[in-house]
Amino acid sequence: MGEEMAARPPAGDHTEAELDLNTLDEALLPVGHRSGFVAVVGRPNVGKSTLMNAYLGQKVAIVSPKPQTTRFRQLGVLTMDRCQVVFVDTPGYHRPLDKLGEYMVETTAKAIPDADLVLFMADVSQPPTEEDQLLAERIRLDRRGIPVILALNKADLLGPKDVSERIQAFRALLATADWTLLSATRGDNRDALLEKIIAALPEGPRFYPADQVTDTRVRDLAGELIREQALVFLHQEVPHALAVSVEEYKERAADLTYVKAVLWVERDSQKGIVIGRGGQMLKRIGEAARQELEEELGGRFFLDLTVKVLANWRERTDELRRLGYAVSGERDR
Ligand SMILES: Nc1nc2c(ncn2[C@@H]2O[C@H](COP(=O)(O)OP(=O)(O)OP(=O)(O)O)[C@@H](O)[C@H]2O)c(=O)[nH]1
Ligand SMILES: [Mg+2]
Repeated sequence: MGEEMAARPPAGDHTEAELDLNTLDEALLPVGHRSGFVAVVGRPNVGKSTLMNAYLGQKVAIVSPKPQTTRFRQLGVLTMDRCQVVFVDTPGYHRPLDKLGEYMVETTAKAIPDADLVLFMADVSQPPTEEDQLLAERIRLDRRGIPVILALNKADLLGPKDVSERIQAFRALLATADWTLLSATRGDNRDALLEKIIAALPEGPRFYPADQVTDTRVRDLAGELIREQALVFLHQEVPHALAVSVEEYKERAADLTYVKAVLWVERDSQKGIVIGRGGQMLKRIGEAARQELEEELGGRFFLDLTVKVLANWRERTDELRRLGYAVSGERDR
C-alpha cells in the first residue's frame, strides 16, 4: 500500500467546495495566493504536533504527554482556496543523549534553513528552559532572514498574574519575532495565529495536490499510532526505548486491514514490561491501537503485535537506519 494519506472529506455536504478545490488548476488560483513551508520547532512536549493536527483537522502526527514523542519530520499540508500552508512538524529540540537523539535534533535543525517561516513553539506555562535558549540561538544563526513567529502555547495553564512577565521572558529569546499567546488544545487564538502564518508566507502556487494532507505513508502512520498507544500505557524509560516497525500491511477484505508490527525494545526487562503479566499489557496496547487505527484510518483492523529485543538500538547507526531513523539523511524505509 505505499500510498500517502489523503485529506479526510469534510463532514456534511461540501461536495461542491471540494470539487472546486480539487479541480482548481494552478492558473485559476486566486491572485495573491500564498504558499510555503512552516517549520514547527520547539523543545519536547510544548504542543507542536497538537497544533499541526488541530489545523489539519486530523491526526497526522502522534501526540502524548511524554517528551520526545515525535521522532520524524512530518508534513501536514493545509490547503485553502487562498493559500497552501505546509507545516513541517519536527522532533522536540533537546540535548541529545544517544544517536537517536542526535538524529532527532539534526532533523529539527535541518528544517529551519529550508523553511519560509519558522514557528517557534514554547510552553508559556513554564519559564524558558535551557533547551528554549539553545534553540533560539540556533534559529538566530540558521534562519538567514527567514521570519519567525513565537507561538506561546498552553496559555490555558498560565495564571493571569504571570502573563506579562512570561511573555517578556520568551520575547527576550528572539527580540524581533512576532508573537502570539495561544492554547492549541482549547483553541484560543489558534485562528489568529494561522492568519499571521498565512500573512508571513510568500505569494506562490501550491506544492501539493489539494487533497494531499501529508507525505507519510499510511503504513508508517499505522506504526506511529501503535507507538502512540504504547506511550499511553508505558512509563519511565520504556517509551524512549521503544520503536515500532510495520512488517506487513495488507487489505484482507474491502473493510479489513491486517497489520503485523514489531515493538522493539532494548533489553529483556523492557520486553517483560511491554508484554506484561500473562500478556495483559500487550493486549491492552493492541486493543487501544486497534481502536485508534479504526478511528483515524477507517475500516476494521486486525493487529498482530510481537515484542522483540534489539540491544542498544538507539546507539547503533545500522539499527537506527533499519528502523527508519536514517542519520544524516531523510527517512529511508
Ligand atoms: N493544557 C494544554 N496542554 C496542551 C496544549 N497543547 C498541547 N498540550 C498537551 O501537551 C502534550 C504534548 O503535546 P505534543 O503535541 O505531543 O507536543 P510536541 O511538542 O509535539 O512534543 P514532542 O513531539 O515530544 O516534541 C500533550 O499531552 C498535549 O495534549 C495546550 O494548549 N494546553
Ligand atoms: Mg510532536
